[in-house]
Amino acid sequence: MRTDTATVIRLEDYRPADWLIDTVDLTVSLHPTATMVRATLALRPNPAGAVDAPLALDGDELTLVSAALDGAPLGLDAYTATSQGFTLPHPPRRAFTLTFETLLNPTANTKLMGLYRSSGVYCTQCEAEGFRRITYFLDRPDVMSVYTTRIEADAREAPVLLGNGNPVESGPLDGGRHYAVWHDPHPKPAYLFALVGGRLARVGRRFTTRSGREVELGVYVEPGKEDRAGYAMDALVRSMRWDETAFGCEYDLDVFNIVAVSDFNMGAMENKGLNIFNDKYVLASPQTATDADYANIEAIIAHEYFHNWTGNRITCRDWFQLCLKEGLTVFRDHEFSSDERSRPVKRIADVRNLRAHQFAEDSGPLAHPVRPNAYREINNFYTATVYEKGSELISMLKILIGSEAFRAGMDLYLRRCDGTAATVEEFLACFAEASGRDLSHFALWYRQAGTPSLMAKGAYDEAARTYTLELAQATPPTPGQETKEPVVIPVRLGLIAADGEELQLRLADGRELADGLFVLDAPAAKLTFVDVPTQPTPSLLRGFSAPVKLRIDLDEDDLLRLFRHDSDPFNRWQAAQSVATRLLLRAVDAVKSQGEPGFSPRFAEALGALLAATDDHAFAAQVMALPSEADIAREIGQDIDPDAILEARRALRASVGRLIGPRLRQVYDGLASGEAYSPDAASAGRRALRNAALDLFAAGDPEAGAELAAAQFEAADNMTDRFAALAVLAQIPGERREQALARFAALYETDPLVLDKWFALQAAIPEPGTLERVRALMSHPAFSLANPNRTRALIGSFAMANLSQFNRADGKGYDLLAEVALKLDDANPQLAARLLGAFRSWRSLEPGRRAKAESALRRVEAKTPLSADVADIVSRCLA
Ligand code: 0A1
Ligand code: ZN
Repeated sequence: MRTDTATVIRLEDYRPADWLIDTVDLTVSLHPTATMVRATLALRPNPAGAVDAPLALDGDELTLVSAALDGAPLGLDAYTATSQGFTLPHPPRRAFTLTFETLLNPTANTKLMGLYRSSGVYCTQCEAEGFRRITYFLDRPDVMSVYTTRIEADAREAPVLLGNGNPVESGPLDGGRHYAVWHDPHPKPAYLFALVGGRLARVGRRFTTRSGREVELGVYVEPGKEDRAGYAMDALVRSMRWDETAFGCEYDLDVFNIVAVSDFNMGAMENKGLNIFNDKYVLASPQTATDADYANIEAIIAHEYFHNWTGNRITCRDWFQLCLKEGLTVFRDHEFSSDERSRPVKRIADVRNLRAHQFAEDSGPLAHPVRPNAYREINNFYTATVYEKGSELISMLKILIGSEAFRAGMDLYLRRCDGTAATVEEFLACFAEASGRDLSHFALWYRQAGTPSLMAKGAYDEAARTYTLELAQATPPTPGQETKEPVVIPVRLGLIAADGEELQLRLADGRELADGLFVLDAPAAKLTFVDVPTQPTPSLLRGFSAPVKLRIDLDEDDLLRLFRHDSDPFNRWQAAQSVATRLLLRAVDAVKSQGEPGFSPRFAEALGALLAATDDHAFAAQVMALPSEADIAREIGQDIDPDAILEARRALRASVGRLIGPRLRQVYDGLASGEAYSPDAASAGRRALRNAALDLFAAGDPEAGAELAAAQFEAADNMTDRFAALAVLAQIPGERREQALARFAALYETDPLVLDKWFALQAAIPEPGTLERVRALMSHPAFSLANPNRTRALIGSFAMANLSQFNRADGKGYDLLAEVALKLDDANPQLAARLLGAFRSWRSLEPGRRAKAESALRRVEAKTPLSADVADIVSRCLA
């Protein structure tokens, strides 16, 4: 347990390492409780470092068995070693080697960092600071070494032995053991080290890179699950091909392996040549995975593979630069999915996700810049801001300099920084050079936290035939940043006439808006468009061209016009969301003043009209998904009453469902398919729309809806349809729901990943009984707090996906989360800290709930000792 919770690491304190480690030779002799690691590090003074510096290596919970310098055992007075570090006060001023033997207990490693066992499989997780749990090391990303790893193990316990790089040799040893040696020729930081040993089944394929390198691809899964690995392999092959064409990035080893493990703190990890995945993002079959699972697998396989260049070949100088690899790689995986599927639908899904997670983070106590300048626990900075907003910054960069200059900048970056540990400044310099543009103002996005608001106001002058658009920006204060500067906001825009025609954009000063792009880089700007024949409706921020909150007072007519006619599909979707939001905000007010929420029927009619006309099923499904309770809460912003939001949203869904019930039923029947399941985007879109229609239909007519859902549940030949039916039934209290839930559990009792859906669905039921249900499920035989997927499914879903029940007025939802976090704090502090992120918006609640949330946070804060991970989150939440 680390207790140095007060240590703050600052970007401004960065200094190069005093020592470099050119090679690392490891022998890891695997044993369930006594794994011996022998590590030989070839050190030399860093010419860029300080002379006369002692050598201080990182360690974490290590047991040192022996230490030698240039092969000779070190006397006890020559060094100091604790479980947390090793220091040579007077190291030689020349190149030398250090050899350590450390003894590890992978079975007892519940933190899932360093070497641990997952269902009997030995595996490692070293990002961000896990390698120091294997041996003493300069565990920082700018120390890059060439690794050779020899793995030894019992041949029956671990017939498969995998490491980074290429296989060199393998063979038998005495006593039923065997060994394998792996060599990775590419220098890398310790966080990219990995090894795996276990009884695993392999699904293989060959891939020839565009320059002719033959690569052996392997996906390793639990024996018996081989038939669920095909889609991941297919996604890998498509990713490899795509990266060659889209970015000129070719694979650089002879093998590429992916291993699926069932205990993993995150989604997956890009270790060089040996990606390790949470099995949730590898395993898929039509009977066990939904369309959303397939899409996630495709995206995450691509993400980890793309890291091979953006992250591994070019890594980060320090952890402050995390967005350099993560934001860029998220951008790349979004591009990949957009090319493989529907670009507008992908954009809508990504923006939904950005708003739900990043906007929420950015408006509360955990807000931080895309490139933070200080941290106490780096594990807590794998955030929506670093990842998703980081990706948005790359999207904006591409819009600002144009596709061609963007590609030229990427080419330059990949060439110039290859083999280095780089910074955001070095990255941006490549784009400045390639485009001839000054990007210094744009760089502010990396330093300034908070979501800017973009205020827009338009006025039409009929006599002068001019339309004036006033734009202004403001960013609210965030922790540690009271005042904000204006940022560079690319605003893609258009003007739409009453008949839906797109109007020409001519500015009074003669300027052209190439591609309808206006760049707001000042606090405010005024645009006057001339030759505007009729009162237009502005379509702003097309494609969501910047991660900002657009504030524009459009009335229902304007919004419905955009919904019907906008040539930009994102803004068509946005217009529908905006109409629904207006209705919902009014309904929340009505509920709060004890009134009945009433709704203008025009929104429902517009949805009905879309359903009658569209053949873009996936898009229509996105339109049908009304703003979530959390979306509405964010719109309200303060003094939030989650119960009023739930009631208002229920009322709108019921009203729409009733008004267009027959149309919904028609869509539902019309999209029935007799064909075998295929996860492709078009088929998934059909299912998405059909299930969205069922969901709204049931909101309007629960009796008839439940009947349809129950029939679909039984008849479904795939998990997407079966689970969608169960989700509809879960919303309707009564015996039928309980029977369906029991039947689902019985059908999938041996399949933990499927049961996770069942846990998550029940935890998200917006009814008071859910708290007791969750408590009861915590004692279910399939549940375990030791497994992150189970815990996230049940507790994470309750805390993050059930606004009204987590935020119960009596505070019992908070108590539950605090209790679980306290239980998990010693065993898996990373997971505990992540779950506690659910408190990030507590200050925007109404006073009663706020007080209850605060007291739950204080209870967690009082635990001693408290992990650095949890202490960091709780103290920032309370600050
Ligand atoms: N680099 C990985 C994310 C990751 C970060 C930390 C981890 O520690 C448990 C694991 C994975 C990615 O972006 O996919
Ligand atoms: Zn990543």
